[in-house]
Amino acid sequence: VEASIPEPQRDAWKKFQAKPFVSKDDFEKEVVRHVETTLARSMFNCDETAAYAAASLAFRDRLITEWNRTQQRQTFADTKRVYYLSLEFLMGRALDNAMLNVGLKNVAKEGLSELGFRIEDIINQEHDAALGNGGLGRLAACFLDSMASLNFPAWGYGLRYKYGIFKQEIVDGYQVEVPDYWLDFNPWEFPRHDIVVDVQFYGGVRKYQDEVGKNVAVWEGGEIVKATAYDVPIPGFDTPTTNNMRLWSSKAASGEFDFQKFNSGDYESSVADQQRAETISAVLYPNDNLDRGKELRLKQQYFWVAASLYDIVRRFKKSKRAWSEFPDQIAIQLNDTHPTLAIVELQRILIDMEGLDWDEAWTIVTNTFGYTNHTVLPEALEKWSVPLFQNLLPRHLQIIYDINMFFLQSVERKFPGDRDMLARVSIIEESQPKMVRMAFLAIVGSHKVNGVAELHSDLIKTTIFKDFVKIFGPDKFTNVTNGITPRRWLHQANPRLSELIASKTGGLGFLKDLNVLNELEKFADDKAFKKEWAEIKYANKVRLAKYIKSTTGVTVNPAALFDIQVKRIHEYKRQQLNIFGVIHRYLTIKAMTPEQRKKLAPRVSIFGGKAAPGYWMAKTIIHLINNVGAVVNKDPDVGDLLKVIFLEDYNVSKAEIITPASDVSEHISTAGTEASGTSNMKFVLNGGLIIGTCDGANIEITREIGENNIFLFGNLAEDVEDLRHTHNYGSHTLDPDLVKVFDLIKSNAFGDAGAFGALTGSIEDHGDYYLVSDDFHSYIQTQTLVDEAYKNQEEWITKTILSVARMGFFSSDRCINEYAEMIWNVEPLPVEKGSGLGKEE
Ligand code: GLS
Repeated sequence: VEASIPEPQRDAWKKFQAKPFVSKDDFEKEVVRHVETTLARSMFNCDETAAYAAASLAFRDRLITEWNRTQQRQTFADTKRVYYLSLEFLMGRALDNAMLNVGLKNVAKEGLSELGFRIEDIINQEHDAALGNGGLGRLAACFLDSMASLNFPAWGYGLRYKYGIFKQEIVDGYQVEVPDYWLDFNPWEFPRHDIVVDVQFYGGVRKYQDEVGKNVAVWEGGEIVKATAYDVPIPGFDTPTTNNMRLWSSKAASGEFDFQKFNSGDYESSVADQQRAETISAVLYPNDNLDRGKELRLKQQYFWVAASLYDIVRRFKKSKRAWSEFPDQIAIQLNDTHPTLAIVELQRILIDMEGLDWDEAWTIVTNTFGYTNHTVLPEALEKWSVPLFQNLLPRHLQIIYDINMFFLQSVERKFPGDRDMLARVSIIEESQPKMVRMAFLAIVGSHKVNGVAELHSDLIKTTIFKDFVKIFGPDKFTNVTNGITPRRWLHQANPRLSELIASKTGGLGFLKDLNVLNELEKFADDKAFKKEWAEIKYANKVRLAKYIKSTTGVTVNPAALFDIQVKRIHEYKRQQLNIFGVIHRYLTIKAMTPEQRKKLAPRVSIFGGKAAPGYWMAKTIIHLINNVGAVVNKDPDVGDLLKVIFLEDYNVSKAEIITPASDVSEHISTAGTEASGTSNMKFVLNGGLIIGTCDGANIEITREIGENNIFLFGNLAEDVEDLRHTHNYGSHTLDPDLVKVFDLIKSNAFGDAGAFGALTGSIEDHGDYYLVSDDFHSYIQTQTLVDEAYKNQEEWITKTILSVARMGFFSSDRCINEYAEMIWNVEPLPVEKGSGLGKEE
């Protein structure tokens, strides 16, 4: 049905169209209006929650006005769009970000103050949108910010989980998970009850030949679940462009079927159906870098992919273009293998629903998709059991078999007689039961495959995807090194540093072109500048120290060296190496004379991060950190020389407080295991140095900032395999200092040692897969170098200034431009002149 307003009535619309507020008075007017009408409260019962709600609604109105204009402009221009499919978007808070991106935070600050509120308190009312696990989800959020800021016509598609990543509580040193029900009040989403897609599951396939002898497949029966769209506006920085993140929520298909049940008195089971359907988008799987193969997860993936593709195809069909133009109009990026079914679904739509030939359809499909790989860890590579697939998505399994058959035929033509090659690259693994290898399917169905840092992109080409490089040639594989948005990770998280940089580089331009930071090099030895720089770091440490005091009760000295490791807890990230190093430091301090102790630089070791609920070893590491803290923090011999802190419930909004406060942060994964890492970039950008291994993006950070400005240690990726072999088949003697650490643990110094037996045992008796012992000595030595370097504050500050000055490369804007050019082939859609920060078009 044509829903647009007829030409003669449009003037009336234009006259009354919503206008985004610009002035403080207009902002206040909006806040009061929302308090009094939307929230039905008054000045006599407006608490901070209500003020947060009203301020957010005022900004939401502003964003949605720009959102509408952006969408109209994009539809009108009819240029190519990008769709970023991600099961995770770790957005964090929206209000602060919206205020800064539209350039009205100061207006809001004054306005709120006149209405009786402090802006910080209002910002702190917001619940994080935590629809992600860690780096992969946060990368997707940074990309949305960059795509909008660079004016790319780009949408994110994801799931609207009712429960985001769980909240972590520490009880007696143990992690306890608490559900994160975040939708109580969420002013940032717009339910689109008119945009509902039917998604089919189960059933069977009927095949026949039609009148002209064409093979037809009909997927019929089974059940239908409804997907409702929820839209979240994504404001660009200093541009009116406001893109869309569309999240799908599941509901049972009401209608005849339920109605019949209901009428026949089967009320309970009709409600049960409802609940079963709603389960699909109920909860984010809390695993990072781990695949568990659960049926509900596959259901989530298909539900989201089917709804998104229906939406994308519907939009394309409105343009009335030929199908062959699909890849000229649409680029779809697969964030990891989670949305790989989109490849199969588009092929199914084209051949089963739209009647295209297989080859014609397949050309369209492969030219549309790009696939980003985010890990080489074998336990994270998705595989789905064929019987499970057969039951849930019978038609898709057939199509996968056909894709595989055509693919293997082409391999056979290229490498005649190489049976081993065929078995190795087959999308179907011939195991018991058979498995669908999603990464292989993603490679075969995409035109580009990329890794997320140079080392990682090299590794996928030489290890897990080696055969595919031979088959498709090297050009199909590329690298796009990850990046972070400087808007959130500098401007928002570290306002004073951002202000200082702005004052020296001629305004906020560096937030749009991060290479402008280069201009800071000339201040690296400037006394006055260094003083201000150091003051800001100190203030950020005071802020964190207060937070530590209020949440843990422990007093830490802001003048001490803050050593921070915050990220998901995982054996490959080696928080155990860090805590063993802390225990070694504790032993060293205990053995020192008071005179010797006076010469030691005081240190605060700060940890934070969630363990997957089923990951026992990771939970044991958290337990050990907490127990070490409990002993060390109250040992009078130690005093300020060492404090050990575990920060509960690490998330995006806490990262905004933690990141600017580091002197040193730890990125110490076993070489070759961390695909990129992105918090490494955030810490350096905020004037902290890094202790790290030659892994992931650490290598490129070193190249950019200079090896004098980073503390690298440990074995190299190329040596890992041999070392593991030696552990298992040769002699494996532990580092003597590590043995002392283990002895202390075993003496029950940190509580019952039985609790940590599996952890020490994994290193002593079970091959030390992550090379903790091999790297221990070099780690301890490098930490000593850190201590020494920190004593020379003048040089230290210079190092941090030079590092920040050289971080321009790691803006997610650079990444997005690389994707746009190398993979998507899309252009920005420039915004009309006259628009700018806080100004009206
Ligand atoms: C990850 C990697 O582990 C990180 O190294 C990487 O920075 C991130 C984004 O590319 O992706 N892969 C994953 O499964 N979780 C991640 O955080």
